[in-house]
Amino acid sequence: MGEDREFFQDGPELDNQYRDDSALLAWLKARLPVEVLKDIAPGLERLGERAAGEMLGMAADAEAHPPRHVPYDPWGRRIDHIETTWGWQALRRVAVEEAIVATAYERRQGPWSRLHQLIRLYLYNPSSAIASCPLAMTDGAARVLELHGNSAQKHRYLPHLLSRDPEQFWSSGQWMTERSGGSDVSGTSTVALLENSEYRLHGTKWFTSATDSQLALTLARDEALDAEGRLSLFLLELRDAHGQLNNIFVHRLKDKLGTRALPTAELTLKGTPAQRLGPAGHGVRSIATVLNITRTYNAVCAVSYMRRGLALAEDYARKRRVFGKLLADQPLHRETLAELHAEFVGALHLVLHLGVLMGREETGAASETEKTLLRLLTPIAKLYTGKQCIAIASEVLECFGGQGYIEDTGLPVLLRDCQVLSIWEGTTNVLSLDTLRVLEQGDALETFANDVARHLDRLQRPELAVLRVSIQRAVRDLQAWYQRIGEGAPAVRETGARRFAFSLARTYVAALLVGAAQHGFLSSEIAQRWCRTPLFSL
Ligand code: MFK
Repeated sequence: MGEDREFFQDGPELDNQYRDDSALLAWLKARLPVEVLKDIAPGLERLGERAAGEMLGMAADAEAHPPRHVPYDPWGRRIDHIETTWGWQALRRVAVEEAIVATAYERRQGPWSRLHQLIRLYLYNPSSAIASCPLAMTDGAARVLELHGNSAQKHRYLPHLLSRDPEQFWSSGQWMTERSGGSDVSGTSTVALLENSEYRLHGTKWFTSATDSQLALTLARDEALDAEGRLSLFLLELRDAHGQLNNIFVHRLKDKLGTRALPTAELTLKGTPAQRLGPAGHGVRSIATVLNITRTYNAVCAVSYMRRGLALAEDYARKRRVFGKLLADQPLHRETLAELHAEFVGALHLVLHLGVLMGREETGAASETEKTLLRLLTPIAKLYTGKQCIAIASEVLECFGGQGYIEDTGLPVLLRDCQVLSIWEGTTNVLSLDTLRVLEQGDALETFANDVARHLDRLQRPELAVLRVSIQRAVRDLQAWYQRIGEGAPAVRETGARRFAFSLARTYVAALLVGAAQHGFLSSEIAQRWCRTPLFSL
C-alpha cells in the first residue's frame, strides 16, 4: 500500500498563546483599567506569538542538548565550565528582550506592573525549557537588593539584573540547600569569614540552580557576628574580571527527572569573596523575600503549564477522530476537558489576584489587609497549584493516548517539568506549615474570612446563591477547625496543616470564581464545577 493511503494523525498545534487564551483575556478586560490593557496588550500579543513559534525550536534544542560540565581545559587547568547550547542561550535572550524581570521594576504601569510582569512570565514559561528558573531567582535578588541593598550594591547590580540588553543582563542563582537539607536551613554549615575586612565563604552547596548565572545569593554562618555564627544572607559574583570562577569548584551537574535544560550543580566554595546583603544575623528573614517571589513564579509557571497542556489537548481533540467522531464531540472526553479547564481557570484567577496584591504591595499602595492576604495567599497558591499542575499534566498526557507517553511528541516533558513545582521552593508540607506560621502571627484567618465575604457580596444570580452557602459553610468550618486545633497540641495542628491549606485554597478560589461569575466575566458553570468538589476537607 502506498504511503499516501496510510493513516497519519496530525499532532497538536499552538496558536498565539495570548490571543488564544479566552480565560486570561476575559479576566484582563474585566479587571484592568482600560488604558493599562491598551498599553500592555500589543507586547503580550507579540510574546504570545513568540511562545507559539520561534521559542519552541529554542526549547527543543535546549532539551535535546542538556548542559555539560567541563571540569578541565585541554591542558589540564581546572575551569569548571558549564556548557549550554544555542537554544538555552537564545531563550535567555528572549527573556531579556521581553523584560520578563525588568517589567516589574520599571513600574511603567504603576501598581499593575507586577501583574503585567507575571502575565509575561505566564506566556514565556511553557516555551522556555524552564529558563524561567533563573529569572525567578534574579527577580528575587532584585527585590532583596531594592529593599536591603546598600547604595553601592544597588548601583552595581540592579542595572544588570533589570537590563533589557542581553549583553548587559546578569542572572542570579539562589543557593540555600546543603547536604544536610533544603527545607531546614538551620543546619547550614557554610561559613563567612572576615579576611582583611572582606567576607570569604567556605562550604559546600548541594543544589545550585542555574549555575551559569553571574551572581548568587546564599546563606552562611556569619562568623564576624558572634561565636555562634548566626545566618546572614550573602551575595557573590561567580567569576572574576577574567571570567575565572571565584574559588568555586563544581563537582558535577545533577541528573534530574525534569528541568533537564537547567544546569543544577553541586559545588564547593573555598574562600569565595562575598558581600553581606541585608541585616546581619537575619539571613532567613532576608532570603524569605526571595522565596516569596520565587514561590509566586512557581505558582504562575504551574498555571502556565496547565494552560499549555490544555491548549494542546483541546487542539488535538478537534483533530483526532475515534469511534467515528472527533474527540471534541465525545461526551466523556468533553467532560474531562471541561473539568481540567475549570481547574485551570480557578488557578489562573488565584495567581492573577496574587499578582494584583503583589503589585500593590511593591508600590506602597497595599492596605494592611492586602499585605496580610498576600503573605497568606503566597504559600497557598504555591502549594496548591504545584500539586494541581502535576495532576493536570498527567491527565493531559492521557488525552493523547499512547502518544502522550512518547518523548519526541514533546508531551512527557510537561509532566516531568511540572513534578518539580511541588518540590523546590518549599515542598507542599513545608508550605502548609508556613501557612500555619502566618495564621499564628495575627488575625490572618479573620482577614481571609472577611475577604471571602467581600467577594460574595451583592450576589444576584440565583445559581450563585447556592454556591455562596457552601463557601460560607467552608469558611465557618475552617475557622472552627483552626480554633479547635489551636487549643490542641502542635502535633495535631501540624498533622492537619496540609488538608487545612488545601481547604483554604479551594475556598478562596471558589469565592474568586463566584465573584467573577457575578460580574459577568466568567460563566457560572465554571464556578459551579469548582464548587462541586468539597471546599473544606479535613
Ligand atoms: C519556575 C519557578 C522557579 C523557581 C526557582 C527555583 C530554583 C531554586 C531552587 C532552590 O533554591 S530550592 C530551595 C528552596 N528552599 C526553600 O524554599 C526553603 C524551604 N524552607 C522554609 O521555607 C522554612 O520554613 C524556613 C527555611 C523558612 C524555616 O527556617 P527557620 O530558620 O526555621 O525559620 P523561622 O525561624 O520560622 O523564620 C525565620 C524568620 O523568617 C522569621 O521572621 P523573624 O526573624 O522576624 O521572626 C519568619 O517569620 C521569617 N519567614 C520565614 N518564612 C517567611 C518569612 N517571612 C516572610 N515570608 C516567608 N515566606
